[in-house]
Order: sequence, then structure tokens, then C-alpha cells
Amino acid sequence: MLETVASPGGANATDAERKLTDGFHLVIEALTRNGVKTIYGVPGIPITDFGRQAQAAGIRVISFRHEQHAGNAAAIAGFLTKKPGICLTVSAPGFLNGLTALANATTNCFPMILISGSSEREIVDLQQGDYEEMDQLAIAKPLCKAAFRVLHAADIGIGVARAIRAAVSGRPGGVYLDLPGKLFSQVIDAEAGQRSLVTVTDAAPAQIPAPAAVARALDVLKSAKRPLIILGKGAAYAQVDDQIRGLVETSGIPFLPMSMAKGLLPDTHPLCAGAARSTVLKDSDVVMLIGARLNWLLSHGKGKTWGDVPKRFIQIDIEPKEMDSNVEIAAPVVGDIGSCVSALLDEMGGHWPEPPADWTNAVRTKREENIAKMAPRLMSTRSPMDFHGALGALRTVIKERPDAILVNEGANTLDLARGAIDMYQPRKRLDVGTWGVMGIGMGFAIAAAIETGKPVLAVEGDSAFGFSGMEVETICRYNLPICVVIFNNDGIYRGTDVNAAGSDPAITVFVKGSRYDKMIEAFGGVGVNATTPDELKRAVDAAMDSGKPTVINAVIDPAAGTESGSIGKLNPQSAVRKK
Ligand SMILES: Cc1ncc(C[n+]2csc(CCOP(=O)(O)OP(=O)(O)O)c2C)c(N)n1
Ligand SMILES: [Mg+2]
Repeated sequence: MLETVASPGGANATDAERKLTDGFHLVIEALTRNGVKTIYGVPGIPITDFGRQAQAAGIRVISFRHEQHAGNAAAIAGFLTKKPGICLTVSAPGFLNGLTALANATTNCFPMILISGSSEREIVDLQQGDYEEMDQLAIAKPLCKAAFRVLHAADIGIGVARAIRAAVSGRPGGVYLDLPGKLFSQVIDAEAGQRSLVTVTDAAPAQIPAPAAVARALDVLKSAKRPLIILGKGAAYAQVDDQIRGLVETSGIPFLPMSMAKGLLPDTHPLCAGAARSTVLKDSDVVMLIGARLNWLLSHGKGKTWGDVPKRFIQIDIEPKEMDSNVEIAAPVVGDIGSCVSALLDEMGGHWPEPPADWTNAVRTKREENIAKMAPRLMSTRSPMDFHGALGALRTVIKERPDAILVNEGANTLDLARGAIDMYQPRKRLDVGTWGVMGIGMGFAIAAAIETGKPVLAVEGDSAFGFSGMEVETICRYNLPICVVIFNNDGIYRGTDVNAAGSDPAITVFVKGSRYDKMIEAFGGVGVNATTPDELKRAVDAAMDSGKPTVINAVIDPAAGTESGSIGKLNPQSAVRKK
């Protein structure tokens, strides 16, 4: 029920006067009636009281130390739940702090709504220097799917409904909702307010693929001698895990999971080609992309990575404009992933000729070879640890606790963990995504713990952790079951860089021998310094068993990493410099 506010007439006011409501109540009601249970944000003018009232009304309001992390939390909440995650910020600087997360959400197709309070429109538009003056709507527009501003309390219901639909329908993404400070205190008739609210029905309608597109895709697939399925995070987002498993197993086609699609089928599945990535990209002849884009992460579908074998692509995506974005798509299948995969399965009718055995055998052999090559490195017990030794311990943790959520960022720490740590369940691996952005760590970890109630293991490069490290206070404040392991190799990529001029420290190195574990102790959490894989494993197990907020400083050999992890080739090279 919509609460009413006291009318200006006080005790002597008539009943009719008393039945009023305001912007505060209407926004809260508009969100709750559409299933919003959690808001991630940072308070301040003009949204502090709104946050308080939302909390009092039963919405969980998680207060962060910086808006970027609240925004990242909202974004990954959207990915995990298929409902828009909500981030709430103050005007100008708070809004800008949230904007990186909004843009990142849009790039990664995570549904989120950034709600920011804003200053007096009349003053902002005349540029008369208001408190935190900024034309936020104009600035947000190019960075998100849609941006809306609500000026009248009677439009709050419609504004929130539009934001929700824009975030989750079609290809999901970030939406900006601008709520000027004055809106919250606007008072309108309670009944009219109630009538103005909207319950969004079927926010992300199914989009059924055309039968001809499905038939064409199956024709192309049938012609393949060396077929490959690539699963992207869109496939993980869709939450149609059984159908995707059905498609892979009915077709018998090897599959390659992109980073956040790992675990959709277990990495240990006999058809998983994760450990034979370069072979399958080079040697396949027909590639079916499911919720995966041919962007830089797949070398744009061409060039050396893809070898000399001519490829034909089948692409399943909800966004028609994705087709032919980098190379020709022979068989576009446009629709939501659930509908597309189901339609393909229906047409296949439960039977499909197995791919030629020489292909599936070749993939299996390569995969086993590569796994065998890595195995001894993962068992290394040397101290200081190298990445593989430490990852060997964490790989076992996830094997023993497959329902834990793994958050991962860094350079070497990211690339090597992706290969070393097998995932067994869908949507358990959350990482830097399409941009390779540092700073998602604590925001993702916090939302993962809150949205799923599962234990979270965040594996962080020491540089990566620094972007969101202050949020360990937030983790302690809400007593979340998050264990952060920091791969401390004294810097960005490695800790051995030297400044050629010999004055300041080199640009990639940090204070040697830092003790990140001490940071969390300041807030009552558990800190552990781990110097061997065995110590590391024991500390993580203890954290996961107790559920206590924990930071483990994993001491890694400063010389162990490589420049930019596995993407060093993207650094610009000049012939002049090489001479
Ligand atoms: C927002 C942002 N700023 C900067 C970068 C550039 N960058 C890529 S990886 C990285 C940190 C790598 O160091 P670390 O996290 O310690 O990982 P390591 O390779 O040492 O394991 C940085 C700063 C980025 N990707 N995103
Ligand atoms: Mg590092």
C-alpha cells in the first residue's frame, strides 16, 4: 500500500487534504511492485532520505564506499538474476563515479539501472552554478541503452517502467534514470499517485527465431566436417542451461566456453574444448556462436588465430545488428537464446549425425595433451609461489565447492586462473568481461554474495584489487561470506620493473612485500599471509567454512608474471624503439 504523508493542514486538515503522497513514496512503490529487493549505492544530497525510506520500506540498501563498485554490484546482480540491478548515486561526481559501471554494463549486456539524483533543472540549464551542477542526462545518453528523466511525480511509474523494459528487453544493458532532487518532495494526491504506478508485464518478451533461419542454420551445421560451438556469456545469462546442454550433447559437437560461460557445461565435460582453444579455432570449418560476439576476444573471427580453413559461421543472438559485424555470418539466427536453442533442438528431433570421429578425437587428444602439460605446474609447491602453484590450490577449492562463485580480475592472475580453475556450474565465474576492466572485484563479489547467498572466492591481482580495495569495509560491515585472495607479485604484471632514469619507482611496481591481509583486520575481518600453496588452501578452506570476511595475501614471486598476461601482443610496438 502506498503510504500517505501529512498534509500541510496538520490536525485540522480535512480527510481529502490528508490523502497525499510524495515522490519518495512513489519511487519506492514503483520499484517494489516491480520486484526490486536490493539497491546498491552511496548516499548524499539529494538521495539520502530516499535511501533511508527505501530501507525502512523493506528494500535492502547496500551502502558502498564508492559508486563505481555499487554500480558494478548492480550490473552483476542484473547478470545473475535477469532483472535490472539498481545503483543509486548523488548528483554530478557521484553520478560520474557510477558511469563507468553503467557503460561497462552496457558493453557486457548486463541489465542495470543507474538512478542518480540531480540538481535544480532551471539552474543547471542556465548554467548558473548550482550545487553539483551537471546535465547528467546528456552525459549518460551515449553510454547506455536508454536514458530518462522524470520531472513530475505523476510520471514516476512510467519512468521506472520504461527504465526496466529498456534494461532487460532485447539485448540487455545499462539504463540511466535521472531523478531531480525536487521530484522526491513533490506532493500529489495519493489515489492519483497509486493509479499512476505501473507493474511491468513480460519485461523481456521471448523473441522467436524465424523457422527459415533455424532450417538454414541446421543445413549449414549438417554440412560441417569439423563443427564447433562457442558459448558466450549471453548463453549463461539466458538461464536455459538444460537446453544448451541438450544442444551440445545431441549434436555431439565440441564446445568452447568464453570466460563467463565456463561452467554452463562443466569444464570437465568430454566435449569441452576449453583446453584445445587454439586447435579448434584454427581447424574448425563451421562455428556456431551462441550468445558470443566476434569481437577482439575472438580475434574478430579472422586472422592467424582462425587459421587457413575457410569458416562458415552460424550466430545465435538477440540483436540483429550483431550479424556480419566482423565477418560474414552464413546463418544468422535472431531471437532470444532460449527460443533459438529450443527451436534448433525441436528441428533436430533428438537425432543428429555425430561429427566425424577424426575431428572429435583430434580435439580430445589435443585437450588431454594440454591438460597433462599443465598438471605438474599446478602441483608446484615452491615458495615464493608462482601463479600455477597458487592456482593449483584454488583449483582444488572450486572442485570441492562447485557452487561457490569465483570472481576474477588482474592480468596474469586473470588469464592463468581462467585456464587453471575448472568451473562446474553455470554463472559461477564472474570476471572483467568484454573490456578487461580492472575494478569489478569487490562490487561483483558483494552482489554475488547478496544475490545468491553462496560463498564467494575473489581471486585478484594486487593491482586489480587496489581499484576496489576499500570495499573490504563494506564486506565486513554486511558480514558477507567473501574470501579475497590477492596474488601479490609486487605490481602490475610483475614486480621487477626498473625505472630507466633511476629516480622514482618504475611505473608498474608497488611497495615490495605489502601485506594486504592487514587491511581487512582494520575492520574486524580475518587476514592471512600465505606463502605456500598448502597454506593458501588451508586459509581459503577456513574462510569458506566459517563464512567470515577474509583477505589472504598470497605471496607470489615478483618475477613470475608476463607483461599484460596473455594479451601482451596488443601493446603498440614501434620499429624505432626496437632498433
Ligand atoms: C580500469 C582499468 N585501468 C587500467 C587497466 C590496465 N590494466 C590491465 S591489467 C592491470 C593490472 C594487472 O596487474 P595485477 O592485477 O597485479 O595482475 P598480475 O598480472 O600482476 O597478476 C591493469 C592496470 C585496465 N584494464 N582497466
Ligand atoms: Mg600483480
